[in-house]
Amino acid sequence: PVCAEAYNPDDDEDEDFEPRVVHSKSDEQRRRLQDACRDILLFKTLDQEQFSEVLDGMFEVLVKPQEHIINQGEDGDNFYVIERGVYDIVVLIDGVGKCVGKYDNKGSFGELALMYNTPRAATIMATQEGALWGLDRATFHRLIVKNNAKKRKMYEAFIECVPLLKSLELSERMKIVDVVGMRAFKDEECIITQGEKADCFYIVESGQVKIMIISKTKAGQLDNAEVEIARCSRGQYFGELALVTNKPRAASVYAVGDTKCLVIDIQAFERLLGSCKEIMKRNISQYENQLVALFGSSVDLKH
Ligand code: 1OR
Ligand code: 1OR
Repeated sequence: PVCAEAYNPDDDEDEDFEPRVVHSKSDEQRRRLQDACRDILLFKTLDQEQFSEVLDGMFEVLVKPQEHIINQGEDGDNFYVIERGVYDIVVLIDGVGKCVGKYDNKGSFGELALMYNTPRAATIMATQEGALWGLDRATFHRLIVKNNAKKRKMYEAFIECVPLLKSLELSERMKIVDVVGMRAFKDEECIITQGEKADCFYIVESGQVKIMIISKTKAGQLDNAEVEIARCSRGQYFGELALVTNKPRAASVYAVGDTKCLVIDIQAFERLLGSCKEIMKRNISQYENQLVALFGSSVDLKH
């Protein structure tokens, strides 16, 4: 079982005296690295100095088709950020390897074994040539795992009162806190664009968002005019529909005033929010009723 006990940073003060790992990089490498790390959720709650230490500690890894970057069951050595390439996530189910998901030219993996000191939970295999940035276990621990103690303090109380997450155990909610990112949006900033591919899920922490849909069904509506259909505020979630239905984003979402959202990537969503899916599905069937009331017809959301 995965341990999600509160991490006590005083347990290993020695780490503070370990030499900093620095892998020197060309300007061009550093640019590519910065690009690849821009949207990595685990880095989103680091301060400037911690983030630059993370970048210093990373090293480039080139991979070939069919190469296993991680093997399920082994000990964890590195955390990886994807620069490019497509990677299958393979999990043994009844002794048979099954592909349960993919990383497509973005994202990161390999954090679980390092965070919870557990064997690798999945095999990650490159399906084509690719490039990764690795971060060794000790540096990951010093910078990311230690930051998790702070994250738990910051978000624990908030996560506790998110209605969607009520049915989860405390330890499960804490695992969500460990992997969430925080993103701030300015008034009117676009958070989700209708029609795009989905790779994450959001919970409003402060401020408000409005959900807008381009509808061709409403009589008298100009083509491509956006209509507001709903708002979400503190504790409410959005961006679940595309993840549940495996379809493009059904609506666009914009910040109303300065807004902060917790962000959960699709793999963590699948791993940690599986048991909340029934609640989401029930709410999704409500969307259909609302849609009929609003537009007089329903687009089929389920397929
Ligand atoms: P790790 O250190 O355990 C394998 O090494 C990595 O695969 C793991 O960290 C995650 O970063 C990544 N379940 C477990 N690990 C996953 C999963 C996953 N997806 C990606 N990883 N699930 C798949 C969700 C699409 C649940 C499978 C039952
Ligand atoms: P998504 O991943 O499709 C857009 O990205 C998000 O907007 C979507 O997930 C939902 O979280 C949200 N009512 C309320 N919220 C909606 C609706 C909706 N559609 C999308 N979102 N509908 C009823 C309108 C009266 C419209 C259904 C198409």
